[in-house]
Amino acid sequence: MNSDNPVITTLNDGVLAITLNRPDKLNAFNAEMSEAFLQAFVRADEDNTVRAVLLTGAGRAFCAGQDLGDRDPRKMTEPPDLGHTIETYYNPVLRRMRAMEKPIICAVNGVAAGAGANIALACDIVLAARSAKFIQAFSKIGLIPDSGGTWILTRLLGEARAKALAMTAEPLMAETAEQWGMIWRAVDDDTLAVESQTLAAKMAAGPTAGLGMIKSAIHQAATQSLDQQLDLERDLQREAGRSEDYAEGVTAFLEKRAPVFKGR
Ligand code: T3D
Repeated sequence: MNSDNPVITTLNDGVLAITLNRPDKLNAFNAEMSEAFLQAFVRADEDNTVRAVLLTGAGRAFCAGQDLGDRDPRKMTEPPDLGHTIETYYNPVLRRMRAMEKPIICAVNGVAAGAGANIALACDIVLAARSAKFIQAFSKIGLIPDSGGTWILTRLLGEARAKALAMTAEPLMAETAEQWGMIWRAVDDDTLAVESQTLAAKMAAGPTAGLGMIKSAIHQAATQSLDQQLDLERDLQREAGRSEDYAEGVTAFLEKRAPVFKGR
């Protein structure tokens, strides 16, 4: 681990902690950090010893989105191709986060703005410090929500709230985000680290193959009919029922002891 790295990763007991680490820029993404962030999720997905991910930010912010210092029009001869950054970094990481089977816990430790907000919302279970706020900052600079923002906001909140947040760029405090169902829970600032680590450890010690199936089924529910979803549940339950973890879970229940899951 090198504390100068723009993204710090540490692996403990199956939990890969990914920490955005440019605190003096409120963890805004420059190209180096975007590349490191993508590689951290490639590792999370492909390393079999990783069973859950815990994403957070260093310092007082979670993430302020794209580093606007790299977008200074006064230093450019022509407009930048923002689609290139999105295609190279944001979209691949978002696709991987949503498709990977392992649970991703997000601990939003402070302000989450622009792409930073939508990366947090792409995680599976989002905890936020009570003082944290979510800002769809894009419209303040003439942009649209990216990193899946138009998709996830609409699904989580419905059109009225999604449009208003995106078009006004008004900050949404963590407690309201919880009340609106945008995140799982707002917690006291001084308990966020412990609560998110405890949750991530619980996930990593859980039946992670089954948790991956839950994630996949809930994602697919957004676009499938009830009939399709009933068929999917049948197929996934058949697969889950053949897992070692299911046998262990039932045996442990009958033996009145805690199960020891292996993610298989
Ligand atoms: O490739 C592409 O460009 C397309 C992709 C776009 C994705 C996006 O994310 S676009 C949206 C980009 N983000 C923003 O527009 C947010 C900009 N930041 C803010 O609005 C505010 O900083 C916050 C609301 C996040 C926090 O406000 P506050 O008052 O708590 O802090 P501050 O004083 O504004 O910022 C503290 C420092 O962080 C400051 O630097 P300084 O003056 O101490 O040297 C500030 O410039 C820096 N900072 C904050 N956000 C960014 C940033 N530096 C570069 N880029 C940032 N996004």
